[in-house]
Amino acid sequence: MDDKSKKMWILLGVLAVIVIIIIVAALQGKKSSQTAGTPAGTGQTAGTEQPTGTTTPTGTTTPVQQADANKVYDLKGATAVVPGASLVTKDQKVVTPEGKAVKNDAIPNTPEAPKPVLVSKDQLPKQTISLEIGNGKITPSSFTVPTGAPVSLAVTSTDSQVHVFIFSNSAVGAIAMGISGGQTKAITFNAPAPGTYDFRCDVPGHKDKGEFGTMIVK
Ligand SMILES: [Cu+2]
Repeated sequence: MDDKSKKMWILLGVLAVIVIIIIVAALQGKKSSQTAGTPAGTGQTAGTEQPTGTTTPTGTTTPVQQADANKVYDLKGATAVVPGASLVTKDQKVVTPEGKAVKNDAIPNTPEAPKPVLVSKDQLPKQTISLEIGNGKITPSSFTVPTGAPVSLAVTSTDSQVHVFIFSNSAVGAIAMGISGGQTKAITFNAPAPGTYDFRCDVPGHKDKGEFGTMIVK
């Protein structure tokens, strides 16, 4: 046997060993993914599981794409200005409990809409914009907020009737609350694009009596 064919046999031997190692690793990967539910097996096989696991890209790519389409904001330091209402992140974004931006044009009272909360009027934080509704008027009938800023709006029913506070513009259609006699409800949202947004009481006849006003966004 000359030097050349010796080298060739050694090479073939090494190749065979590599192939065997790959097969064994693949088999172990299969086993470990089958037994992934058992906590004892997962710790030890984690090393071999990863390279084989990546061969199934469908499992790993879909969550990433979803995250891009629907950004989740960092909830660290997020606070509810009004307890129980939607959270406001450190960078002033009003979000759902999952950290997604609330949608001002969602259907009211759905998970993606700003969340109205029943509060006691004397426990409202200072920065709350407080409106009173009842007896044919809303006071004050106008308020101004800066665009994009988190706004906490509270509405109190000052008579014994139910009132339904809504905006006319569907872009802020999710900012809506039904308030029973004597109740106060509050809602936190990011102020929309600059403009004038009419609000009113949606109970038949109440707007005609004078229950309406405007939110000015600058
Ligand atoms: Cu009313």
